[in-house]
Amino acid sequence: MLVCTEKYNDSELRAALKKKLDPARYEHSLGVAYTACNLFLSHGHGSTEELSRVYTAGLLHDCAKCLDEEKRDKYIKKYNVELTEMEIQHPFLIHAKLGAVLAKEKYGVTDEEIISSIRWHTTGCAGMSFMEAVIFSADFIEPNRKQLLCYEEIRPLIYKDLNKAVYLILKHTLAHLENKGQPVEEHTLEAYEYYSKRFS
Ligand code: DGI
Ligand code: FE
Ligand code: FE
Repeated sequence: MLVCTEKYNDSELRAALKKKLDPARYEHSLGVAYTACNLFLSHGHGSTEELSRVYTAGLLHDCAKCLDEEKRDKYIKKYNVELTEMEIQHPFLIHAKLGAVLAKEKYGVTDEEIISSIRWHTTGCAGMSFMEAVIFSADFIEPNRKQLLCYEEIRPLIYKDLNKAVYLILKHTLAHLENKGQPVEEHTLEAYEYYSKRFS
């Protein structure tokens, strides 16, 4: 597969990523890349260029997930990444914002939509582009993930009505967060309001 970075070809990008992720996270990243390509194909977007872009976004979406605290803080400082109070309180959220920065700075991605797909993959946001919505959904359903009951409803729908699937994923996430007594991040809430108004 072609990849969209200024720095690496496909096998080099995989090798670079493999060094930075634990084995399960690397498998998950491949799963998201393949699932995202599949979603593109099933919605009639099959050009090599489109597949290369979405494959690159899928591979790199969790590139900042396995950093230890020290490294994470070093990059936050180096690249002047501004954190919200919510991200400081719930640091696992940082990997989306920092991943978008590292995709550009460390992996040589210049395509803004690849970068924004990485940025929004955890919370989603209102009015996602097709690629952003594909990465957001592929991250949720890729086959290496722990299987959830709601998959029965979401998996077939994701190939027919992506926006409705995004709505159901957000609905599931909010229910899950409420169950665990976790606060909702502002973009997750805005995304839910946007998709529930239009696609429920
Ligand atoms: O990095 P992954 O594990 O592949 O997946 P991810 O980046 O989608 O992260 C999933 C986690 O993010 C999941 O446990 C739910 C959590 N999450 C998503 N939106 C919110 C959130 N957690 C909080 N506290 N608030 C949110 O709005
Ligand atoms: Fe993630
Ligand atoms: Fe992920």
